[in-house]
Amino acid sequence: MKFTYDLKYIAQRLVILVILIQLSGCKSSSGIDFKTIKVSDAGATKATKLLYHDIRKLSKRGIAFGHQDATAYGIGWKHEEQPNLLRSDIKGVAGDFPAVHGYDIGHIELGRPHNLDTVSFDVMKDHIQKLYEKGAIITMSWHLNNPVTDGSSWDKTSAVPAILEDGEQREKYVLWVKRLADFFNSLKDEKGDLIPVVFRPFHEMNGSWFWWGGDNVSPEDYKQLWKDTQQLLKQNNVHSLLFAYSPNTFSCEEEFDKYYPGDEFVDILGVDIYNHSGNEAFTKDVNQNLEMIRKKALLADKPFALTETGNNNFGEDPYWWTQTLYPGIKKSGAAWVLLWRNARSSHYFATYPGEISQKDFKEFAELEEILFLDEVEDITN
Ligand code: BMA
Repeated sequence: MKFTYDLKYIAQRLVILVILIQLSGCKSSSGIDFKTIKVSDAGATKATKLLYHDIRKLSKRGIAFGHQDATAYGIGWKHEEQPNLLRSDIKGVAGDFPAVHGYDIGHIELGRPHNLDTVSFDVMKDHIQKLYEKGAIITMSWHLNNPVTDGSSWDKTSAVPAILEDGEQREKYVLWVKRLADFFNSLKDEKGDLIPVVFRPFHEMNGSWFWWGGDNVSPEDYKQLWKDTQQLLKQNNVHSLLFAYSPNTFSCEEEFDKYYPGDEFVDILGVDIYNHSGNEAFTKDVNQNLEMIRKKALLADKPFALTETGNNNFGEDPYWWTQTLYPGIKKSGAAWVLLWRNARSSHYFATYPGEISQKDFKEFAELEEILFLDEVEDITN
């Protein structure tokens, strides 16, 4: 019968089309009207806009789990020891990779081969590519050196005025941003397309521990630095970034707003909150800060995240995940929560195999609201 033949023919063509799409490895963007997606960079690539779209979409499903340097090293291992293996402490405990992967590009500005925590930029690039292909979201912070003294990020010597236009160290900063730009422009997927990144520069600016924050800078200069850096990146042809603004724990809205460069310069709102002052205070801070940000994000029509967190009371709390962190983030609407790095047994922020809270972490990971790589890839791939 003609009708049956047509259906069979159409079905065959559809199967071929699906196979072709899968083989091409392309991230699915069908039905998305890119003109309606507005991000801080008007010239942002499609993949960057798609990332923004995906982040918003996944925030409606749950909270993506993130970890800093997840595949670069963990407790008792370093990637270099088994270079062919993509390993992660989180995968070791929960059976899956984090959905969000954080990296720090501090020292890229110096043209060095390793970041400030000895992670090789080549390894970082390779892992970013592999993880992005699997559907992971990539975010980057930048613990850059003090451009005036060449000390670290924690060198509080005033430096922002010196790198703004006409400042004494402007030329140096222009070169630093060029190196940063070259790195972003070298992040390519298998097809050679740029990999979009959530960039989170000059974070925790309401504290005074970095040269770009608190007592070490005026809010006006901070905002200028933010905009200037965006401008310099554009001049270097970088169009693959979403910008996240993330102060440290804040006590009122004014504190969050103090350094905020403006809605048109920011894509994602965030906050960094660590468990410094006891579990109860932590849960309360997370609740209150995320609620304040949620309201702002709603007004500004932007997604938001808990951009850094972790339990500083290493090895002392077997139930931190379900009893302290989860009550803080539950139903907050945050797109992700990123745990800081597992550097060593006296400086780790997520769990690892054999660690005291691993059982609780597994329970936390199994919560419907908490999303790992397998649970987001239908959106992000
Ligand atoms: C801090 C610590 C440091 C590290 C820096 C940048 O919180 O973990 O050891 O150098 O972040 O990753």
